[in-house]
Amino acid sequence: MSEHVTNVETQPIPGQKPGTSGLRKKTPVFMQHHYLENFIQSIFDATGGAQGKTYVLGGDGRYFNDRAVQVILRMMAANGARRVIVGQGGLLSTPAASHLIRLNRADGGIILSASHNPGGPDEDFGVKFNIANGGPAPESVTEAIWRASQQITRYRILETHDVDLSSPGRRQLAQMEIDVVDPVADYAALMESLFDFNAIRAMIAGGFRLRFDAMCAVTGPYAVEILENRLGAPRGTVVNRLPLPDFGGLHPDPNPVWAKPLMDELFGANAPDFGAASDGDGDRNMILGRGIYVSPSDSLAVIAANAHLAPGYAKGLAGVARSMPTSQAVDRVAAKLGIDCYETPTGWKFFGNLMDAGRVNLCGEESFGTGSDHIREKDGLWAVLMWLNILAARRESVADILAAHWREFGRNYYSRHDFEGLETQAAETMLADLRDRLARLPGQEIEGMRIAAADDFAYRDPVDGSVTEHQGLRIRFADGARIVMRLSGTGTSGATLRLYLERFVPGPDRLAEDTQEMLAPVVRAAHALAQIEAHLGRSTPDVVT
Ligand code: VG1
Ligand code: CO
Repeated sequence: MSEHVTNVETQPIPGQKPGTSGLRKKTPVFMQHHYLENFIQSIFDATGGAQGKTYVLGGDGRYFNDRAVQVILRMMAANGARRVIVGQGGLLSTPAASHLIRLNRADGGIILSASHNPGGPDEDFGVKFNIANGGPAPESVTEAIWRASQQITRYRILETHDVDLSSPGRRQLAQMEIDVVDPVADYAALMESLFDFNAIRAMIAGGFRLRFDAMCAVTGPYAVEILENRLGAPRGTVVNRLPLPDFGGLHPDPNPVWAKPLMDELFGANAPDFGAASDGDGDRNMILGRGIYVSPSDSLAVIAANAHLAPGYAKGLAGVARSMPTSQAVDRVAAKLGIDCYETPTGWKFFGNLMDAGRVNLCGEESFGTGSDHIREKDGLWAVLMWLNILAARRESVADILAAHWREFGRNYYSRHDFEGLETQAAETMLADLRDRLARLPGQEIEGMRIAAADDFAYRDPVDGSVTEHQGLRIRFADGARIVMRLSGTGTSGATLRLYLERFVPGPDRLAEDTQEMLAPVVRAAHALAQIEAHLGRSTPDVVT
């Protein structure tokens, strides 16, 4: 069959600027003539071309994943790539892709996902580019890709048949080798090397009951292999296990709102001991115990305090990092352990340098993201296995472990309020207004709390010195409470305001209070300071986590 490279003339398409985690748009936008092709070519053009390079390729299986993988393979071949490692069926979870990049010493990877955003013909699609360390491209690279997308005049593609991705094995496309791999095998082996599978298996055999909700997204096959096949959990432990192009109409965002059936089960009669869920591309996690929800910020803190119980972390942690809006619970653990704690902007790409430099090996975000330096992405199943390992080692319930943690370190009550579908201009004006007033806030009193500091968060990367500005407005109170506000960088329509609220209460008293009640004065202060209702015409959030 004849295969030839065509140089297709094209023109820049506005708006191809990657956000917090890749380029995300409505699926019909990505399916527009030249849209995907322009962006993929811009990745190659911005990174020194694809000639001779090795890439990893896969996605979370959402609608258009199958077509996009074929287009990208033909473009990789036409641009001279040497080899591509692609998940069978075009599937790879984000953490598995990160691992495969590192394992194969690839030059980078392309992951097709809009993560926790719904999928389908009228929902969201996305493309993420990861660099050779396995992590999301840093800002310098995503900016270069965006610039390339504004200058593009042609893209290269091979005109040929589709590649058979239905079974593992070696394929050839023009001069390019394609290795179709089992998406799960290498990742599962990595997990076995980090955690005490024997102890977890014994715990499960001893009657410990768990439930994992894969939300019809990519983690289903991973969770079935690891939890059921290797750890002996009964068949059916993993629900919504089949990845579907529209995630079965679910919103694959593992939080109490979108994973409500799992919440109901863990808070209901005869609840299992442990529950967890993951998102579209498998990098997020939600952890539940019987009758208890573990906030992601608390999960990070508990993991920091207990990671040494897992064989892969027995030597202890070098340091930890959290995104700025994440609660300061982990800071208290780091202080006690005598290790460094870094505060970075939102998005996993800011952790890569710290991990590469060996400064941190545990990272987390309030948005249900936790991970370590075993890869360079957050990792949903890793967090689940870490918890199972801790539970197997301590032989206590999730609720008991949390209560003991709060008694020892105190409790950072924490919540995020999201206001979605806002008019972008109104949301930006509100934040600009508040930004202008920040300098005058310290010393003022509101809701009986004194403002200690207020600023617009800027981050200077301690490894490469790069500076990233305007990463969220933060207002700190003398009693340790905190308000943070920023706009989401992952949405595909309008603006979403994220309002992050935190209040610290030392242990051992008042451990059982309701989070939203405890935060009520902080919430009122935030609304008054930013004049949310006046600007947005809204006083109640759409999603509270
Ligand atoms: C959100 C989260 C952020 C996370 C990002 C990508 O970004 O807040 O913490 O890193 O999603 O996660 P934003 O800009 O909408 O607040 V995922 O699971 O989409 O790769
Ligand atoms: Co995700």
